[in-house]
Amino acid sequence: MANKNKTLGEFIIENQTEFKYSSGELSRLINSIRLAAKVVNHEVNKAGLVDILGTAGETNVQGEDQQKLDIYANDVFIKTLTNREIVCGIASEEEDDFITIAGRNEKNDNKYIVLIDPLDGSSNIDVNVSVGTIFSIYRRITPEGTPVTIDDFLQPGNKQVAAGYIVYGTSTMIVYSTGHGVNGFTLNPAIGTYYLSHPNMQFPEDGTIYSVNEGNYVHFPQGVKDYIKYCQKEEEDRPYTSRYIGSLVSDFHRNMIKGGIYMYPNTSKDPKGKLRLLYECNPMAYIAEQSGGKASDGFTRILDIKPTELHQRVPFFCGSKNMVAKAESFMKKA
Ligand code: AHM
Ligand code: MG
Repeated sequence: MANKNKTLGEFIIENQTEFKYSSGELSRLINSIRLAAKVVNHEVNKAGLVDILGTAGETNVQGEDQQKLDIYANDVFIKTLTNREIVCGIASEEEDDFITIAGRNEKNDNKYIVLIDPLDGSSNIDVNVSVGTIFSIYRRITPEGTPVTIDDFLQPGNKQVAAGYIVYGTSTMIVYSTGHGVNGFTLNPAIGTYYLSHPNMQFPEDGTIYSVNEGNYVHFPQGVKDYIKYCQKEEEDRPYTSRYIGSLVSDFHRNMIKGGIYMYPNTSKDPKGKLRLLYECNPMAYIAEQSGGKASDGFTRILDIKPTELHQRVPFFCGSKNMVAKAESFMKKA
């Protein structure tokens, strides 16, 4: 059992050698994300004061220009990663194209790229509901010393070297993996330090929670409709409980702790689904698998999909291993 008083900073240093390339670069990168997450957390917590401090596009009482929080979070993560010169490229859900970072002396000699959804579920902020940041890290595949290309970003999720999320909830937590299981750290806001609160997180193999926007029911594929009816049927541990926050990170986090399945299927309105493969599904699938869970597009393992474009969307079924397998079996039958 890991020491629960351990801080994230200590944990990063102690586990640096576990990582196969172990140059310290990945540790510094995760450290930068930790720092940016603190800054964003501070701003998210002030969101309720927006009427007092000013809304997006206005100037607040201190004379500062206010930004929408998702744009603010995007700027904070990009600036932090750029200023510390530890990545060679960033792609963000908030940006049309990827960003090339030439780094020290314009040498393009950094190894890692980051893909990020800076503030997922941001429509929830206005109503004081949890939001999150999702990040995904790869090694570049183009040679060091040259600028990154689109190929560096279009790698399948099984090539991720690390991924994680920050949930700005009743507590703020960072949950991440570098391929050796999943660990969760809770922020003590009084001193600005994250502590290891959830060592070696395990996705329960089974669960009794299903999370889906059932308002879209009529637009779902038949397999999803059949699976939802299965979840609602009176049998042994069923009907399951329905829980849907509408904020992927929070829904996922709850299901990982309690056992459950999250679904955002394709619909007749959105034939490819809503969620983005690179910024949302791949990192969450990585965390799911690293903790013993499963992630699928209904038929195929998410992490094996070869991306063809930066903002590609994909149907998403993710959670407890046996629940996702069951949902897949309904998809195949239909
Ligand atoms: P966003 O990237 O625009 O914030 O959208 C992603 C969010 C997820 O967090 C959430 O699970 C889903 O969209 C909710 O969508 P819906 O409101 O259609 O159920
Ligand atoms: Mg998003």
